[in-house]
Amino acid sequence: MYEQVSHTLLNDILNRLKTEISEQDLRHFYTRLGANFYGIHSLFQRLYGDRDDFEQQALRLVETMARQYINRPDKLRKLDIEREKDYNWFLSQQWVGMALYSNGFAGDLKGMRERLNYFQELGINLVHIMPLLECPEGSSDGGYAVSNFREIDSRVGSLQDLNELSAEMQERDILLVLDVVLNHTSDEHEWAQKARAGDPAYQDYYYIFKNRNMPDMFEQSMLEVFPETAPGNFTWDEEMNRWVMTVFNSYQWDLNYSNPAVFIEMLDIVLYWANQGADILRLDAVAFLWKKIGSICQNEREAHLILQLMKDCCQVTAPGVLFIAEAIVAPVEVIKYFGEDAVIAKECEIAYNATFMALLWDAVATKNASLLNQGIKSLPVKLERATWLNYVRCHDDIGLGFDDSDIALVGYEPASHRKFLIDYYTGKFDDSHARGLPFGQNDKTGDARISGSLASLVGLQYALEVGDAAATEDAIKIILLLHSMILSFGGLPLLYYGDEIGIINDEAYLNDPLKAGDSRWMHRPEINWEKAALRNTAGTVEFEIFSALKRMIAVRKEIEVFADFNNRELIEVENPHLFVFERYDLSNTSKRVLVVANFEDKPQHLNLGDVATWGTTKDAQLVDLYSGQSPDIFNHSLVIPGFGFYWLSEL
Ligand code: OTU
Repeated sequence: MYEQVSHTLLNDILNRLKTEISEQDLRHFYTRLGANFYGIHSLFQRLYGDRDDFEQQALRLVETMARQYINRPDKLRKLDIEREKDYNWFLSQQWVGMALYSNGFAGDLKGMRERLNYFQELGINLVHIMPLLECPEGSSDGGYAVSNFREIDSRVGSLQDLNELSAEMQERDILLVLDVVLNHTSDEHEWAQKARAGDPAYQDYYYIFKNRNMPDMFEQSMLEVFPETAPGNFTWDEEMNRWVMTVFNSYQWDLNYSNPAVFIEMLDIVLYWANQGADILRLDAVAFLWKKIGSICQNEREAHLILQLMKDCCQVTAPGVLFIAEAIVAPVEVIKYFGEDAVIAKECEIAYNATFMALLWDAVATKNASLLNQGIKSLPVKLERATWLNYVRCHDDIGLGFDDSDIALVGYEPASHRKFLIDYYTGKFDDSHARGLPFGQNDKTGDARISGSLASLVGLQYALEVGDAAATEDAIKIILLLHSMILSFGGLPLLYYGDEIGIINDEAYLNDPLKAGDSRWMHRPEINWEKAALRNTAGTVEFEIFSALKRMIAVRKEIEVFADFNNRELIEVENPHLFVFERYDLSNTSKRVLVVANFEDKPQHLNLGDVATWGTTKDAQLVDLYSGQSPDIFNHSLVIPGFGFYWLSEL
């Protein structure tokens, strides 16, 4: 019955589509629309079905998809068809990414073109250029407060620069990832300005209230994202004489997705960037898309419906384009952003693995992998055709996003363990060489997160300052150990620019009043290319890290079992300093790699008897694919050097 309703509506819509649209060659579009329309209609109905103008809105939705399909360049349409055929293309171990700010990395977009060789030198073939859209000169949250979703920030270049860059990247087989900030706009966005001027249609784009009644009710259950710099979730706007919901900074106005016009506008923007040549779109802050009184306003069911709808619509117009869910939320919640059912409710193909990231930092601080093991054991199994984005750090703070119950299970008291980690990384202990700063300290909840560059957090900055060669070596080993994890775990590894040459904290942000209050700027560096050139000089820190990573990336690409087909098994071993897992081939069990990581600074042993089917392997039969050497085995135990790792295979 229901399907008939959706078919009738589709027929109506197609009849009413303006002639300029219906005269185009839309064969592929119609096929995909037909295939997806039942889902699209059901979702749209669930979200907006009780509105009088529902059918009108549904027509606009289809028109938007059709128009953007017509705009889609031929070469991208071809790519869509190739990717539809080879639909697992992104699960391959061939992809290795890097995230960066174009101005910090290369000055601007033109500069990026000149640096493309650098990616190829290292083996990077996916580049996430962080927000580059027009945003206010002053407060812009590093570009995440967008004032115009269709224009490039003139400080980094023009749309033409981006088109030229993306064309050249495509020629070199480098994928382009761009951000779409779905949850909010800058208060300087045209929509916000119109709302401010009193236009009710645009006031309905946001959550705007006359008095504190609703805001106060919301506040009873909402959390605070930036408690120090932007406490509360509402901002009083003088000009409008109204309260606006601003979950992030006071100048970031939350969009109201209960209004279908907002959904359609944002879909149009998603498809617009797909048509500019983005292979993958990173959807920022997706957990926050739906607000409901009495809830924390994160991970609401409707936020998932919006993403499913977004995915289905993108599937019709630009099926080759993937979504990354940026949802830095609890493991049981994050898994839902892949879609709860692969067949009828896809959402994002890729999701940030913030749990793994945070657990790795726990292992580094404790020199012990107990919580890492426990946390990964509790990480729900994800769907097929979905993959993790594995990272050591990103442009944001490091939040300790693992479960208290897991902390307790391994024998720590959750609150004091969290406090220990914050203290450790902010260098409050004598034996901690970390040079981080707290971020988002919330005195009400006791919560805090961590800022600081990878090199500074693992003690490299300290070691270089005091001239301690052994400490320098250790810090480099930790940097490599962490990368060996994200490169082998299963998923898309995303390096963070500057980490590949060991860049330390940048304190320059303190001199800029607009940045000084946000310690995340200490790890958003400007690359000094003279220093980066030291990667070619043996004996330098830059050389040690860069050349090892280059090798690691090249080796990863050769190891087929590192592709992500949910083909990983965690192996519980007796030695708590070790994190051990096997990657295997689903169709050929003799093809397998044993990954062993030692988070202790001293050598450790792994009793091979602990590792069931590897138990009978002898010394010379094992080879570490990364170093090409056979590891030492002593008394039937594998020996792993301090902060060492192996990617073991049988000879
Ligand atoms: C994202 O961040 C971006 O990565 C941040 O750079 C932005 O400031 C923010 O959105 C607002 O656009 O929303 O889903 O803990 O991890 O703010 C998680 C801080 C987010 C970030 C969090 C994150």
